[in-house]
Amino acid sequence: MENHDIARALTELADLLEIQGASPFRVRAYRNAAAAVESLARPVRDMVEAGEDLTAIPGIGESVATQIRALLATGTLPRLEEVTREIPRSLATLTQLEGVGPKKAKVLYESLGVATIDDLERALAAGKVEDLPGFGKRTAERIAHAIEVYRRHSGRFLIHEAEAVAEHVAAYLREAEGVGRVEIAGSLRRRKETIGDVDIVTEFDGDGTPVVEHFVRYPDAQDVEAAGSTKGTITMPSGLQVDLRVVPPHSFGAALQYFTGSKEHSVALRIRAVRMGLRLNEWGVFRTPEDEAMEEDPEESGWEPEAREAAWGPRVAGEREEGVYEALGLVWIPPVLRENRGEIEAAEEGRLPELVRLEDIRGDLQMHSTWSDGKASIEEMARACLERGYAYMAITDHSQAMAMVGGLTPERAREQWREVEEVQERLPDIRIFRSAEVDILKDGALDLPDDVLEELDLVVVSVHSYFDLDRDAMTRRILRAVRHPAVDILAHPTGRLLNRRDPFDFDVEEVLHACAEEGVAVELNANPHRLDFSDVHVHRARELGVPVVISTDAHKPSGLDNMRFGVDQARRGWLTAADVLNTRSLEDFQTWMAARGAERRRVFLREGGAA
Ligand code: DGT
Ligand code: CA
Ligand code: CA
Ligand code: ZN
Repeated sequence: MENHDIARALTELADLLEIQGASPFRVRAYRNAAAAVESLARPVRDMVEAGEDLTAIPGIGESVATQIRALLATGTLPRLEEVTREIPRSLATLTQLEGVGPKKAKVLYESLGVATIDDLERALAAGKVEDLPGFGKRTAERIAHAIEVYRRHSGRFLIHEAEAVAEHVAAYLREAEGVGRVEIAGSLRRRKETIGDVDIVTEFDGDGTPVVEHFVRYPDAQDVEAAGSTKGTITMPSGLQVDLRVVPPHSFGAALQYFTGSKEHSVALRIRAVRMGLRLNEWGVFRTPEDEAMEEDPEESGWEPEAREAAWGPRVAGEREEGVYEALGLVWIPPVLRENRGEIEAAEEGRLPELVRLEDIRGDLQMHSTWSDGKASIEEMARACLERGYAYMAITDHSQAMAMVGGLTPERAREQWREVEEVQERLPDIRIFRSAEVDILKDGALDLPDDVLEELDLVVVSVHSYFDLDRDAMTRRILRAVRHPAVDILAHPTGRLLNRRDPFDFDVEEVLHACAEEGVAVELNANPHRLDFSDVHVHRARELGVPVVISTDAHKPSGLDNMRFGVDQARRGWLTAADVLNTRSLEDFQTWMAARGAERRRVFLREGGAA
């Protein structure tokens, strides 16, 4: 049981307690504990095993600690058992729908007996939901849409969730007797934004049964779906499946290539192989005999490995993945590019991009502090950025439209700048930009007056409301914002929340053209719940010469570590360090800012202020 699983259980309990009407104090205790566990670097499991006191973790009191210890010992929270004797556990799934919180779930359950998403769908169809107090037609429509989104995505996992599981299973496999190389393959190795299942390839010389048997004994496995001599599949409590392949050393590279995919990439490689008189499969690359006229596929016909490979002809590669690509006349292609989007041609012509790396990142340009909805002070965030080796950062608290999270009014913004200055004096080794994440209002106007915007070093803008405007209105809204002379960066441009909220509808191409004209940068938000812009969008931004910034949108110091997910997605979009603005040195970044500042002032003078 990982920290993430513990946090998930505590959150579920908090949701159910809130639906049940428990004291807000108790509910908050479990929520705080979930957040504390989630952001902890050390596994809670290890702390318990070492007999350490969990109440030493800030945010965890004695009673929650008791619950967590029981969870680790028995697999369930005793308090959750009690609560689910009174209300159905499925109510917690309702709160996974965008727009349905515990309060709405409670009303749905108490007035209509709705306990599951299916129940809710039926109640919606019968028109019962819109008549409930506090709901109405619009809310009912939103919930119906949220169900649609939920159903469309259910079954795919966010990358950080799948990664945590995969790394633990891979470490566990390395403990098995006689196991050689162990690699994560599939979409996770390609760093796709969501993961269907985890694929792991393991090297073993001989019959693989003992390795598969070790695998299916993985302590956190909930179910064993399959177990044989070369493969096995287990399911985790979250529903995530893990597929294992056990392959001999001389096939390991070919198997890793095959199971990394994508299917489209591999199909294109196979066609290339055939044209070269080769055969590529998960066992290796084979030179097809001259008199090749094989009627049946030895693999399909269940031949023994030796006979099969003899029929395929002499093996020319397979032990190492690099060798597989070499045999096909290609340099090794990074997994993030393997989507058959031109990478094979680029590899052939020696023009694969030199992809941006995490080490190239010099600063983080979106994060929040306790001045709005962040959990840490400006100084704590700045020190955390220093620890990560950054040369600069921007504090981007929300603007006033986000009243529920303490968004900054012009007055509070000015007060905040004083604190930024104080921290800057204490920490001269990192440049802290005075910034804000300014809301783009419904009509495209910005949520802070021009005189405040003018005094910011960096203006980040984003949409947080009226997501359901029609395409034209949304496009005009965003265009107006990026055309504002004060704006530097368009943050989380599509507003999507993976598995929860679809991107809002607007003309991305037109907005990118406007950004190119205005010299405005677009953000790739590195939070694994967003990863917004997508790989395809940042690729297009690159083509149009729109600079990209990769920012974490951190709300606490540990959130800064999401940067790597953003970098991976940028790599999937073929970005090099030169395409990413926050790989620049402080000096070069300030040159970019100064150029934009001059442009901004020129427009202001010419037009006597912004529209
Ligand atoms: P996912 O799990 O939906 O996020 O995506 P993948 O890419 O991990 O897909 P998965 O788990 O079904 O299969 C893993 C890899 O195995 C896939 O990327 C390529 C390979 N593979 C699976 N089925 C086929 C197939 O029918 N043909 C070929 N050439 N490769 C396949
Ligand atoms: Ca997979
Ligand atoms: Ca799979
Ligand atoms: Zn935001």
